[in-house]
Amino acid sequence: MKRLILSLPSVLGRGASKLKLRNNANTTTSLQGGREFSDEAVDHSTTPFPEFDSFKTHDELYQFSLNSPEFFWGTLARSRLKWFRDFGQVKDCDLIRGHIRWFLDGQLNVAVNCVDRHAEKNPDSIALIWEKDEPGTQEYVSYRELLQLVCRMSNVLESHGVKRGDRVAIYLPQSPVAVAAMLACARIGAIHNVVFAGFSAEALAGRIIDAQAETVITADQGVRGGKIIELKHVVDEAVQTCPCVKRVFVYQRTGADVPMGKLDINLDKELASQPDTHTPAVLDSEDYLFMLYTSGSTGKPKGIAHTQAGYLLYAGLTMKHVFDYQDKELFGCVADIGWITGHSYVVYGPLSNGAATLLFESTPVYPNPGRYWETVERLKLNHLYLAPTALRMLLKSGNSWVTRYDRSSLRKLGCVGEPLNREAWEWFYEVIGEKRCDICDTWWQTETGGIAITPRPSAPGAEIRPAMPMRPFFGIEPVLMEPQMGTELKGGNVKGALCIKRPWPGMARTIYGDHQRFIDTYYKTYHGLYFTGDGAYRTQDGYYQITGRMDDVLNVSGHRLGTAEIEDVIDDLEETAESAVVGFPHEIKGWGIYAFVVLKDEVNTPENEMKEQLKAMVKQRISGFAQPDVIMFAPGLPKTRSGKIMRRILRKIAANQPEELGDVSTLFDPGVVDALAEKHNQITKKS
Ligand code: 7RM
Repeated sequence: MKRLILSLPSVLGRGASKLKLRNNANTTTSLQGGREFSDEAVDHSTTPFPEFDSFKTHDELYQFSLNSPEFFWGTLARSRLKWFRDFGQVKDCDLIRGHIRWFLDGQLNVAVNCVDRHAEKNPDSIALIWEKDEPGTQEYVSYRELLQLVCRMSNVLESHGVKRGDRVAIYLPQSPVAVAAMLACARIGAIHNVVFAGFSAEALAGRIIDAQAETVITADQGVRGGKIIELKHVVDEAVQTCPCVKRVFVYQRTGADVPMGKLDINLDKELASQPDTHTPAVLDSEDYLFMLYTSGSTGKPKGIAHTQAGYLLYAGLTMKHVFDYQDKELFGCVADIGWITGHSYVVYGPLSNGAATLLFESTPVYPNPGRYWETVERLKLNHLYLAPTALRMLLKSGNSWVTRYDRSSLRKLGCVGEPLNREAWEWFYEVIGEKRCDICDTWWQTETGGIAITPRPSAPGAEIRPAMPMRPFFGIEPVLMEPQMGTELKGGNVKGALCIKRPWPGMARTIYGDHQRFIDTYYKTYHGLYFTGDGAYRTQDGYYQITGRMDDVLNVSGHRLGTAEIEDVIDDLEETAESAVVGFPHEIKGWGIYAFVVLKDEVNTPENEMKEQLKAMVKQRISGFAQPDVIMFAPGLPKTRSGKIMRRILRKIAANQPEELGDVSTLFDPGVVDALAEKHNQITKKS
């Protein structure tokens, strides 16, 4: 058997058009523990919050969520999740100690919530749409099939001794098997640690060792953008330095003949030999569900840990209400499962809502820059959730790659990861969404578990402003703090450190193995508040705009400036594709401003002319002091594999310290660094 998915007969050759209609009948399910709970006894299609239908507006409900968090979250936890045992206490939180507990004494199983309950009601409805690397080769997996796969996977893991509380490293390409691996961990109570299948052997090993994972799940190879990625080879190299690893499951994605060593187990064979039913573990609300490594300001990545019930409730609620997800719609989040966005909006959010979710294996430019829009047309996606960096790259390639495909199925568009500048926002709204689709600029972090600030939810028809995430989600109370004084900034038209005042169920519980670092990083700077590390601006009417990481704030001649603000202006120049602004030490002003500007293809305007124009625009839009001292028309920007600009590198180049660049191995294209350093020498010598 080459590929497990192909061996499940009903998976093949079924098109989205054959999606079975869901039956909306209210049912009551009898659960373990003797009590009866209503399982999805509410019809979410008529009113977004049937649990709270006495509230007339979202504003009223938002206020209620802050004033009565116990009632608000407790009600939703009971109505939206399926429990084995009801919880006794809604929350027990003390942010000063980083002590966060939700739904105490409750028992549930995340996989049952994401799969079994939908498989029971709507077995033939689509759970996964696997958009494989080659266009037109998509495969569909129904809830029944997903349940069988998750059960087989759970049996495989247990038969090899994987137990509740064990850490399992997952290094897999975007595939149904990867989703099943995550859900099987959830089902048996193991803690998954997904590592993006683009990280190096060294990075993978670091994460395996920090988590003390005994089990690794990988594939022979990955396929992305037409290129083969030697996953098994990377794992072999990593595992050599990981004495904790006892077994490596190998899934055959391509069927390549990879060498199998002592620790290696053929996953496809194991899956085929196991039964497709499995009794789920009964887990506590606060058992760990997963950890996910994220980079901090220091070199050592942090293993951000999330737990069962609170995370699942928050991922599910935000997925449904931020994107106004309706029954039977096809939800397309193109993030990789190796990032938090993939965890919350490819896997847990959509599946807990019984949605059909996209698994996008390819890249935005394979085989050409029309890939997203061709996929939207072919699969008839209703939602598309992507990264600003991809948008800016595609914007550069011109509109014809978009307009040649039918995008009329799209209803809501979303983005996450960085500030969405105005030009990209407008392109998203006008060209991609034909002014028909709301744009949800969603601000959140690995640590927040799910979307925390976003235009939706809002009263139907509420205003959406370009280029700002605007409104806090229910239960989220943002505050802005003055960094020097540590005091709260009240009212509108203020800028400060973005903190969140009260706990919410989806927030991270700890940094795995280092709770003190958790407290120091997030709860010390502003005593007892969750500090996001980001800066934000609150408008006169109370809406939030992210100004960038606090470490990107520049103090120029005593004026505080967000680098993102300047980038926004620069991006408005017709010729700009994208830009990054950093500070460099300046004798007189404290900090000087250095702008790296990547131009669109085929720009013929003379560079000097564009420089003058950019300075004039910045002067006009912000102020004279915000004008860049140096503007480099750069060949590209140094980015991580998830598309984030590595500003640390740009700062070193701008500061004339290329010898202090440090580790650039996590970059998507390390070659760009030398090109930037060379160009820097040219322009600074000239002037
Ligand atoms: C989901 C994710 C988190 C950091 C965060 C911000 C930045 C994310 C936005 C944004 C401006 C946004 N998790 N960020 N969303 N900045 N506008 N809508 O990206 O942990 O990998 O990154 O990303 O700086 O702190 S993450």
